[in-house]
Amino acid sequence: MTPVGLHYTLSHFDVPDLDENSYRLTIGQREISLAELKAMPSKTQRVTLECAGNGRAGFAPRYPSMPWTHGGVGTAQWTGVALKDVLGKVPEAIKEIAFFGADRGFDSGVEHHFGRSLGVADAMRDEVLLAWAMNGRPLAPQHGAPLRLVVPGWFGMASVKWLTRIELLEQSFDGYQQVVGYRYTKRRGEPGTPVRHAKVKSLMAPPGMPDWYTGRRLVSQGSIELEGRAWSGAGVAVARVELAVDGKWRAAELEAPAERFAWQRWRASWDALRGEHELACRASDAAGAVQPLEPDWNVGGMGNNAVQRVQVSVR
Ligand SMILES: Nc1nc2c(c(=O)[nH]1)N[C@H]1C(S)=C(S)[C@@H](COP(=O)(O)O)O[C@H]1N2
Ligand SMILES: [Mo]
Repeated sequence: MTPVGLHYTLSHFDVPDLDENSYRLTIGQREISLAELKAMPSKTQRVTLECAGNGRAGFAPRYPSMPWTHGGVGTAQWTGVALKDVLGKVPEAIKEIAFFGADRGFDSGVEHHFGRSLGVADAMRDEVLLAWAMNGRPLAPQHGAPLRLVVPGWFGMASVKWLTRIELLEQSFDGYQQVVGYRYTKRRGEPGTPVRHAKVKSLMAPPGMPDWYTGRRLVSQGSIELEGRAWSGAGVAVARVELAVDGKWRAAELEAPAERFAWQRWRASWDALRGEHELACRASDAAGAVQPLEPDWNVGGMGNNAVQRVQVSVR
């Protein structure tokens, strides 16, 4: 679990100041208060959330957006009501469900509320929540207070914060963040493919102490217990994690997930010998996806799940 103060946060515009007492969620013609939502049967789920831009700093050239290295991921306990219980039966003609935040701003000259959509089947899944609490406390302003969507298994952009409006659409949603913002494209302006589920990834807690500018780790020689986390998207489990020391891969020990949408712990021991070394970790998921050794570049700097490499000086 990631404490709230250590969980990454990504907001495209300003954090809106919403009062939970006067707050209303608008669904078509319907308005619902927070108290009404909280009176419904609620559930709590442990979910790993990763920004689609996590790893963007590993791309060259890099899109001038959030330059994440590896910090854009965290795991929290989200409490709320299942979206499908709030929506009830969705008419046959409905194709997509769009979610809008209270935040508003510009991107590439286009003014809009942050908005994203899901196909009806994706939106009606049991695990999709309208959440008002994170790690047992009311949502913090930066995490979407007083109510947000949580879409487990998808990259973070799907989990719309400061959720104030839901629309049932008979056609595809054409909002900026859907058709322009979150796409994998090789050239600016081309439609590319939509960014959807998270991809298989592993990270290690770097051993020893860091050197401030280079990030190189300083470690004392001897046996070192390495540990990290691994996860994938769409509720697919991680099947295997490997550790490489100076390019030689071997299996790490992998724990089962605490819950279907939460990351898994892995461990490996390393007999650190004096000198300069490179550590790397690589996960494979149950659907057969494997982390690539090199980043697969795209314009927006999305979905970089290349293996993490850590440079270590052993003294
Ligand atoms: N309304 C709104 N929802 C949003 C965003 C936003 O800017 N506005 N950012 C999205 C992105 S890109 C991510 S990665 C997650 C981040 O959620 P967090 O800040 O709670 O970690 O929220 C998503 N939901
Ligand atoms: Mo994100």
